Amino acid sequence: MNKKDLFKTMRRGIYCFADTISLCKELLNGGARIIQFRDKSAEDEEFYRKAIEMCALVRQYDDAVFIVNDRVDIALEIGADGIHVGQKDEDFHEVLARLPEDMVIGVSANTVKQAMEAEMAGATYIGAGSVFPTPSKPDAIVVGIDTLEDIVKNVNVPVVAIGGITMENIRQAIKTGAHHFAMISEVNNAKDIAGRLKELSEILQQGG
Ligand code: TZP
Ligand code: MG
Repeated sequence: MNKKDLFKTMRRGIYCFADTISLCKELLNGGARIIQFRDKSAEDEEFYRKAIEMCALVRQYDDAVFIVNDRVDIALEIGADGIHVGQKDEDFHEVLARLPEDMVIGVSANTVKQAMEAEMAGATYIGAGSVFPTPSKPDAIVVGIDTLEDIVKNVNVPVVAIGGITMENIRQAIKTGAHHFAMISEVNNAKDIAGRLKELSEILQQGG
């Protein structure tokens, strides 16, 4: 199965972020199976090098998907499983036009309209948020639980809820029917990352 089909059929889970190889290893060891390489500060050359290494690492797991944030050219060049673009990044219609058929493309949306447009254009999944305010992205538009729920109701592709999700509030996000739950700080700042991932997946298995 290609990674796009794998992504579409994955059971509900945690969507993780890594900006270093060691963090990526820790996430994979802890059971993470969706890894987005997100590094806002690296120059292209460093980003490229890290992306190659991280991609190889994730490839050791047949059931894991490696997604590159923002940098479409690099994602294509290294043959990543997927790319994630926001509304302010390269236009997703243009990205889609130069993407191989089997490559995952995630598009951020903060309204139902944006989500529907992205789905119609061919997005594999919608990143919906920011659900709650978050210090990880202080300038993010906060959409709230109701908009997240509306987005879930109005698209058929998987919805990844993102922004300010924690152990305390994840149940609210789960109730919307979102498919995956993207977390940076709640997972990556935990003392025991594997332990945190386990706690979170237990909540998911209980259905929120
Ligand atoms: N996009 C919308 S909110 C956000 C991104 C990348 C940050 C999510 O980080 P956290 O720490 O899980 O709130
Ligand atoms: Mg972006």
